[in-house]
Amino acid sequence: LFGAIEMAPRDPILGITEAFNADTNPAKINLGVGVYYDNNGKVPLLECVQKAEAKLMEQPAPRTYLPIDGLAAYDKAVQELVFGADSAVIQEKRAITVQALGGTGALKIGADFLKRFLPNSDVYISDPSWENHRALFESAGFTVHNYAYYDPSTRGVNFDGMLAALKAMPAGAIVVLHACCHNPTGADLSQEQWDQVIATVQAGGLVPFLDMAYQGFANGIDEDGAVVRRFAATGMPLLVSNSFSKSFSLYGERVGALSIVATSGEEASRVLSQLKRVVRTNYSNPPTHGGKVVATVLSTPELRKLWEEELAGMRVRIREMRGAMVEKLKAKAPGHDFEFVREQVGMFSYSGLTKEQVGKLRDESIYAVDTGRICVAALNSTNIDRVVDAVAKVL
Ligand code: PLP
Ligand code: TYF
Repeated sequence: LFGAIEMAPRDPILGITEAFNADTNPAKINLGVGVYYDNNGKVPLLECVQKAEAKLMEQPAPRTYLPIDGLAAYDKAVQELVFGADSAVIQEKRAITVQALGGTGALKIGADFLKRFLPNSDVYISDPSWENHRALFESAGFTVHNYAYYDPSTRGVNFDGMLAALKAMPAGAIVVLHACCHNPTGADLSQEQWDQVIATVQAGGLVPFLDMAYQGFANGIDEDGAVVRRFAATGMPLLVSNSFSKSFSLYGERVGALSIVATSGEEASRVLSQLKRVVRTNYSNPPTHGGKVVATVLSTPELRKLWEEELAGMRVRIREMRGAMVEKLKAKAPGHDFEFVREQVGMFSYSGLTKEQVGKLRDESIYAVDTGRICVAALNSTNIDRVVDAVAKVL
């Protein structure tokens, strides 16, 4: 039965973690996967999460099935976080939100839903994009194309190319946009550029699918969410996937959500009914724990404040590591300009290192992605000098 099955290719990023785990060098450093580590090199268990868990355990609840669309308190809190509590799309009941298995699960139910109702549309993702975007939409049955995004010569966004690509897309095309902290490049659009993108998407009758996996890691929770609000304000149909894997450091709990904005409350309830059908035939209903923790934090003022502080702490530490890397490379690799690392936002930097240079780093047990992407959130005051020395050596 399985005799003819071929070996599937490894996930290019999670595969690095497998190689890293197998490395016996105690000084090994994993700059591959997008995970935030604190200055001690540990994945933090946020205090707001611990306090929410303690609070939940004061009145331990049975683990019955959740509704298909998840915990109502969670969906409501997420909606307010993503669109803003005073949002017209919430007040007019045009937005629906479904708890999902992380950002990946949100993208997958969104993709399955879209395939059912826009079977002839193609999907467009940025060049480059998160590796899983293409695979996810292809596995839902779509043909996936790239739109121009990154310009290696400026280490920024090829905005003219991006706009031209958007203008050339047929009406009904699905455009996946990174709301903030572009993965893998760390290069985001300016507010003015977003204005032009929004106008072009609307004029072309395109279907925007905003993926927000790093809300709070660029400039702040509200600042990063602003782009979703601006899309929503146009009144056009919109899909938004969001994830709490990074912002709550709850990777393994699989907490995310898919929100869809429709053109009326009545249309939204039909959309929700179909989305629930997608969920039901995939995994029936989401798990309880992560959703309860996040809902508790978001809806308890003192825990919410604590979360905002802890998230700001992660954001600031990453920025400090960017600055430290630039300054240290200035000293160790004169003649090479790494100032751009300071300008990039979120967890990643497209460092400009070649595949060959990444290979040489690996010989020193420093793991990065072949594309040159490094996770700046994995740098700390203990490992940064070793990383900078190794980078200077391979340049
Ligand atoms: N979208 C992007 C751009 C990501 O980088 C990630 C990272 O994991 C995801 C979606 C998926 O989020 P999750 O890990 O919550 O499934
Ligand atoms: O890009 C990253 O590193 C994160 C984590 O299949 C990740 O988004 C990577 C690959 C993958 C799932 C998550």
